[in-house]
Amino acid sequence: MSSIDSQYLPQQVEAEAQSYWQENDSFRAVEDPSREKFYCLAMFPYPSGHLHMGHVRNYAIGDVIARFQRMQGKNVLQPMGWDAFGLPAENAAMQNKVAPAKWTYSNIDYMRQQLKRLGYAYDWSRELATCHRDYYRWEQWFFTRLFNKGLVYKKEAEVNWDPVDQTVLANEQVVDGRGWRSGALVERRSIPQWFVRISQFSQELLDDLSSLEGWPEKVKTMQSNWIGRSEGIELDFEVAGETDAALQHLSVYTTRPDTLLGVTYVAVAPQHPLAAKAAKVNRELADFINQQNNIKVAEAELATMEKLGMDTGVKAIHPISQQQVPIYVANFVLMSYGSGAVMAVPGHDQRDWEFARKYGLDIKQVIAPSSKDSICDLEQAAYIDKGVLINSGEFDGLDFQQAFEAIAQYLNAQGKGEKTINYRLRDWGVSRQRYWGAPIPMINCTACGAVPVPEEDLPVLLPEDVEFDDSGSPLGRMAEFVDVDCPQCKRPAQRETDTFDTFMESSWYYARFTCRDQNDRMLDARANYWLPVDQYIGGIEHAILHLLYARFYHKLMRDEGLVNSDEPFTRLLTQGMVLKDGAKMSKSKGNTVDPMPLIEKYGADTVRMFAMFASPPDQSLDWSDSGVEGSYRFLKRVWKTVAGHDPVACDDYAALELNDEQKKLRLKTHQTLEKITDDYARRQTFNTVIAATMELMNATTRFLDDSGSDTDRPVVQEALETAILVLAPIVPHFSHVLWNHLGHPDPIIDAPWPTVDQSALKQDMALVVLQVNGKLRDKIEVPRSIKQEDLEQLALENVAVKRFISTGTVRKVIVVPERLVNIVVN
Ligand code: LSU
Repeated sequence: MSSIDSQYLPQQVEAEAQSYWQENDSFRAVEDPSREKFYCLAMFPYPSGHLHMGHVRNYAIGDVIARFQRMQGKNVLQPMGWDAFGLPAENAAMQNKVAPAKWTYSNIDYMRQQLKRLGYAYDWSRELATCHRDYYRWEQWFFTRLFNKGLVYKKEAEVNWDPVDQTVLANEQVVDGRGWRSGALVERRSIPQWFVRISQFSQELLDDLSSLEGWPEKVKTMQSNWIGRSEGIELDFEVAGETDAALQHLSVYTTRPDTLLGVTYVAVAPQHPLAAKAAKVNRELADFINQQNNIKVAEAELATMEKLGMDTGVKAIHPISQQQVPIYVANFVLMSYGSGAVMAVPGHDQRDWEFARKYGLDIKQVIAPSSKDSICDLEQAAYIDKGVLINSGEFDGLDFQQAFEAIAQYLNAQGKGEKTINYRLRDWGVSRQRYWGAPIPMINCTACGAVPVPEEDLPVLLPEDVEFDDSGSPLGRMAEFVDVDCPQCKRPAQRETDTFDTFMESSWYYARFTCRDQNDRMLDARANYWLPVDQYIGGIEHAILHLLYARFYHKLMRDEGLVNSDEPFTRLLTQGMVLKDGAKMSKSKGNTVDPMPLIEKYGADTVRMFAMFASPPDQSLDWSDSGVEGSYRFLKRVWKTVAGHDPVACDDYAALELNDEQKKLRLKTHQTLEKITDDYARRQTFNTVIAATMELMNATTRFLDDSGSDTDRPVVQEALETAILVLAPIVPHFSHVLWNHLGHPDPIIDAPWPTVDQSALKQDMALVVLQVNGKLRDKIEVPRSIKQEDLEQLALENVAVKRFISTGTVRKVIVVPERLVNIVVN
């Protein structure tokens, strides 16, 4: 037993534990095929300057799971690194007149110290930063591999342009028509971009969601909606009187072919060639189209904009009825989606209905409700539910599915349409017109086109020593960067100056952690030892994009033979936000809480404990000073109790001859342990782990209050050891020191998780008498903790009892907990 201070001195305790871990390299993970591995990963941070309380919580959750799994005997890997490229470094560079690289590296140094101070069990030897050449060179290499396989391509594309950040934004980086970082109104522009063909993986990305049993349903639903698979029919409307072959057919896609006979107009995008042709002879139309082309709004905003349109004067011929319907130009049709034309069914589509009302177009009912409960009143709104076909000629009376098949067959036979599966997911645009990112390893040659940088010339280094001002990326102005010879024809050519979307780096960092020091290859055999990640933890803000891109990248790496699994993350926990007074902590609200002063005052363990205690991990946590204070008081009390305990060695508690009180304490200890083990492993509710430990400590102190006898020491020892062991993942420094004090020279990080002693739980059974109308019929043993209704149920189902109640009616069941059930029948 080491003698310890009777007072809890967190600074001292934490320094002691941390230097032990450091000296013993306690968290270095080594591949060992004979042991079961556990790879625990929390989403790595942007090195934005300092840790936010949200980070503290996120990383505490990861650390608790990693340390718990280690005590389960697993070979645990828990790495940490830096998602180091991106806009914030550029913004800070402009503000503070410091190069983004310098700013980033100094932030990393500071934040690394913060993480170390919090005592997270990281294998720091695997630390990586995505802005490091040894990292992004493999990303560049991989991109050239994808290029050779035809999985990346360049195309001129309309993009969301953020006029403040001077960059292209992904659709999902546009929030309510504004840039997600700058808040500026987003414009539309057309520029050449690199794309990765994620759309080729739509079906696999969708199908494999069902294998992710350890993911929250919510996240899987979000991904599934994002992929947006739909079954429909692609069909042709002929354009009446059109002689130009390219314009003779309008191809449209519909998921509701059952409403086809309800089409009363067709709408095309303002950029559609048919619109342009009609505009040549229609001044008003030309003006309208011009006006629409000049409106610069983000795609996301189009959905909420007022619907505007104009008749082209041209007619489309309905593929079944042969009737002519007007063709409109409409601002809600996107040229970049499908063919830039849609069929409109105002009777059964609300947007089409509104447009028809506005422009006086026909509204025709072709679907009747199949149940009396739904009302169809086309004067008020479109009827959008599925039902039975009417006014549809030979298709009348069919339901949705029948109509789908029949109409598909009809169109197919006429060569006018066929069934198709569509996805909402579109290819991933990875070009950013930014400086602080991984250079896209391509060379643009006037003769050869886009040529990948040869493997031996990789990496394309990003020059770090740059003058950075607010005139955008300096790369294009640096001749030494731009001017190169074409690798193919050797003539002068120009290097691509765009850099990758930072989601490229975060799509595979989890894999690189397994072999970060491998300089000959992107990944080696160690990747297959550690992958997939067993537990991934991060914010819900990454539910769609980051997680989808990482899943996609994993499949690309699999196809390249680099990993042998299909999915990167087996189990996912999305932690809730840290709030202050019910609001998200943010600089602009001035309600942030800096973890450092708290750590100085109370120690890291108190901060970690509060972060785990105040709510379950997937729910938001309201920061409260009194809550932190409460956690600290609890730790002080436990410390005092353990420090005051005179340790005793005992290797067989079950063999002890115990009195009732001692049995009761053992019962409490093992009940608590059983519950907590489940909380950690299955439920992942760490708040209830702490609550249960508090109860155990209360029971122990109560026991100690009445205790005088030396024979009490073993059961107290067992209770305290259990409490310290189950707290160890949450408050590791505290537990480290107290564990030594309890007589264990080996560190608690390597202590095996305690096992529940079933014989101690046995005490929990009570013998209950079963009576029918006051007469004894049977006796059963039940857990004392059984719920009243469960005991009642057991009694009613008891074979001996049943014989006496089956002929009568049960009037009443009287339950005396732990003793008796009397069933009154007549
Ligand atoms: N570098 C990315 C990132 O989000 C992650 C990468 C995998 C795409 C959580 C909070 C956040 C995330 C906060 C982790 C701030 C890292 C962060 N977090 N609350 N980096 O630095 O929960 O959800 O922004 O899981 O206030 O910390 O966040 S990050």
